[in-house]
Amino acid sequence: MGVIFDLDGVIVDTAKYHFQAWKRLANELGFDFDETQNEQLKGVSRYDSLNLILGWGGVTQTEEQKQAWMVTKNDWYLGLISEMNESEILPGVHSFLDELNAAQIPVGLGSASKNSKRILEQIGLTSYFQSIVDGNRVVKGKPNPETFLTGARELNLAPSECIVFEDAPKGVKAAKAGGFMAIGIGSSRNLSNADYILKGFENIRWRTIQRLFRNYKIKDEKFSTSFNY
Ligand code: B16
Ligand code: MG
Repeated sequence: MGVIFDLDGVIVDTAKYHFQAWKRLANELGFDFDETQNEQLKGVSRYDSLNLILGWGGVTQTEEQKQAWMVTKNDWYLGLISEMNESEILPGVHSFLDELNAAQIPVGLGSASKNSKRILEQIGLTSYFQSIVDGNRVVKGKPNPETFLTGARELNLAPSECIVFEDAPKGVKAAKAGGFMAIGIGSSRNLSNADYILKGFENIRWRTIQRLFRNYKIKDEKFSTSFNY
């Protein structure tokens, strides 16, 4: 079996930097949005995020102008993350990856971010991942399962053999649509469609996750049996 991690909100909290950069753009265009609205941008591609934000501000523009705004926002975002280092890895993630590595569990990254390779490099985690599928590589972003299906294929595993860790409702939806067990990272308020929810990786051991996976399989089997009759 194997695991696929989302990046933003699971390995590092880059959502706060995306928020600052998008807010700056919105403010320059004469409107604002809040953290509740920002929740809707989690796991969503850069282009789709821009369209959502422009919708909130009632702004319509040409494709050319939108492309220019995306470049501007990304420049600001890159400025904000330029000093990022391993100290920003979320609690427990590093030791959990070490454990996966020691147990020779295949590990993939499934992120919407086109900056994911740069971020993994900056926080020193690149070598833990045998597959990196990000926003540069997929045609259909989350909630489409393409990101995770590509990752599973690269790890030579079936979706039913992989666990996806995701912080965004759209990411959990993508994992479930692809036939993966989805463990939500964060609060149960937003992630009710996940199979299990963890606050984060602090004190989380691989054997705990394996136990959850076994329980999930049993539940799944029961469901398909009752469904067939
Ligand atoms: P970029 P994930 C996503 O990453 C973020 O959650 C989302 O807020 C962002 O818009 C998206 O990446 C694209 O990011 O502008 O860097 O390409 O959560 O899928 O790892
Ligand atoms: Mg995320």
